[in-house]
Amino acid sequence: MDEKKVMLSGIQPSGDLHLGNYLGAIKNWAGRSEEFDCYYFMADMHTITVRQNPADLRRRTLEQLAQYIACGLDPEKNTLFIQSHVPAHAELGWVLNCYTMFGELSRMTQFKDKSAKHKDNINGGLFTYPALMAADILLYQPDFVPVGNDQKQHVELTRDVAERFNHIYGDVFKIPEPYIPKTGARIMSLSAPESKMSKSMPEGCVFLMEKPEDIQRKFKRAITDSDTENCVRYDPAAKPGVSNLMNIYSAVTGKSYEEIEQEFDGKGYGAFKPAVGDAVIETLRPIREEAQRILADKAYLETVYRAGAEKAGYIAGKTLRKVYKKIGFVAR
Ligand code: ATP
Ligand code: LTN
Repeated sequence: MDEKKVMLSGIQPSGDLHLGNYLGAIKNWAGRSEEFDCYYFMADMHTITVRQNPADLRRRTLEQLAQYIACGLDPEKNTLFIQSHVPAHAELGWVLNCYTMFGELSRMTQFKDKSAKHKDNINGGLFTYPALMAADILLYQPDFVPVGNDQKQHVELTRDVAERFNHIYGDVFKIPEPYIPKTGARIMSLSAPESKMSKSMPEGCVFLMEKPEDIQRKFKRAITDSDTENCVRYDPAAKPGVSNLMNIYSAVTGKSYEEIEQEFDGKGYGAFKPAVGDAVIETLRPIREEAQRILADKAYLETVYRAGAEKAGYIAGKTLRKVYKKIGFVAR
């Protein structure tokens, strides 16, 4: 029998999950478990590259797990785990640090952005973080890594590091592909459509657990373009605000841009914005309700993350042992 292909991804529990995380990443993780062997984790080790409040980090890690499950990731069919529960991530992370070049790390956009934002805490972890991310990925030998557009650069670095390692030691790592959706790969802020939707700009960001009336308020206030035509037309360069709303509407309804243009022909932004709000509210409603229900059952969540860490640890351990042997560490 053919082995299933492997899919893996993670999100940092550094803030509440938002529509960009959902449309760019999580939506593409669900419903894949027949075809792929799927691993999804809470990247808690990555969050401490920026200072975190410990109680908030603990709470958000469990909330994120509940939200993963509510987004359709059945723990019986997907391996869901907390990164810090599988020590092989830290262990392979160190090894790969030694095969990742200073110059490569210096070119990472996320490092440049985050070091500009947190000038008082430009720590070593923030800089070497892509080597840990490469370890997160390569431990599971995945074929695909479903992420939003902003993570493509890190997956490409992972491929370069894996190829470098394989070139020296033989075929140790499978070379993974980023898997980036056609719509939703880069959702922009509703209040500043030139920046990506991000939890650090809460006014333009729609959170998965947000109340419907708050979501609708954000859509009604969404920045549309200052052209005079008041016409729903896809043109990201000239009409970034409207095009972003069209991208969101397309991603949640499955309609093409032509269909959306026809639907709102002659209706203008006043009708379009609340329609996008309603479509998003209806997409998120079952997720919010299910996440709240799951989060109330802490014992269930514990069973899920323990079983996940056991399965993940078994697979990761196999890769780590192979790596240690190849580089010349004495077997334990
Ligand atoms: P920050 O708000 O600090 O920029 P983030 O919201 O981007 O963080 P991450 O943990 O960096 O959160 O991202 C998790 C996943 O969501 C990644 O796969 C990332 O590519 C995707 N993602 C994040 N923001 C967006 C967005 N605006 N549009 C599409 N995908 C996104
Ligand atoms: N770097 C990612 C989160 C992340 C990840 C990973 C994604 C950490 N390890 C492995 C895919 C695969 C981010 O900041 N969004």
